[in-house]
Amino acid sequence: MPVHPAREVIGVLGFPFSKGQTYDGTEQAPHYLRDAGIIKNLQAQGNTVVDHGDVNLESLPVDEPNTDIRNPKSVGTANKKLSDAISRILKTNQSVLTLGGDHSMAIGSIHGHAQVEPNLVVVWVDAHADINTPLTSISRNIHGMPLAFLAKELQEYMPDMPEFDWCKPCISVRDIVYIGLRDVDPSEKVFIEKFGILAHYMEDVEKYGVKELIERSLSQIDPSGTRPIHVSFDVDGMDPALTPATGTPVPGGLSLKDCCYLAEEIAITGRLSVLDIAEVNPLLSSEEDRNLTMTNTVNVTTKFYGNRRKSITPPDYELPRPQ
Ligand SMILES: [Mn+2]
Repeated sequence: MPVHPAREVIGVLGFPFSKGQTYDGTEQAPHYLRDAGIIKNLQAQGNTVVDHGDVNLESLPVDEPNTDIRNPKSVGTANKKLSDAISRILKTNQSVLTLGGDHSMAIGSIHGHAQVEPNLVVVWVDAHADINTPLTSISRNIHGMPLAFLAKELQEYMPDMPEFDWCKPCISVRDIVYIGLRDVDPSEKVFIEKFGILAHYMEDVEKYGVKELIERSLSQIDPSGTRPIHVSFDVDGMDPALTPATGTPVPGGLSLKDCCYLAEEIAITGRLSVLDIAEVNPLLSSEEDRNLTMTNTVNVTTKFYGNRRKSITPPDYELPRPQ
């Protein structure tokens, strides 16, 4: 039986940020997603939504060029602001829909979530594992490292980073489930194997289907079915034919049906407390591909909040009769 959601109001929070990777554009995604009707659609299906606007990122420290890791000070400072904003909204009993932003946003988002719900589990939908450390990263971009900042077991591999003192690791590797992986670095594979992280690659999706994987993984990391759920949804987890407007597309990804099913099942638990939408980049594609990306992203997002493909019976619908 689904647990009745304690957090009935959805608080929407934009995180207009792109310094966790190299392309401009993800900082504009909150604007484009709102423009594509993400809030109107959630309201139309009967949700109460409060738009908290965007996290104010106007006065971030300036990083020196050519540092080993790109933009650590701005990424650290921006994510501290995000973490505080997420905690603040959760404390008013709303859930949070965070519109990123590149996927470095998960550092602030999960950290802020864990301050209020320390027992959370993380469902990480992505083509990539995003668990590099600053010492293993090939790209030097922090959007490929958020889980290394957050997981307690990885701290012995983490160097000190400027402007990340606030970020105390707050989850265990046992609290993480991956879905959609298909581009994992050797170092990341070693972490996954070493710590036995529950990782579902695209091969597994094809072999078992999303239905079995989501059932299996939720019952493994949360056998009592009571823990708050954090979904960190990188749109590159979906197939690039569906979400082409993103910075690091990898062919052979999750289908629209896979993502809808996953989102519907998470909604049914009644325990989704934070959803991140990451890596939408409206500047990296044609207008047509951008619109396609927005449409598919909005569609899947609404499924996390009760929009069922089998549709919802309207509570007060009177069937018209001839007079
Ligand atoms: Mn990612």
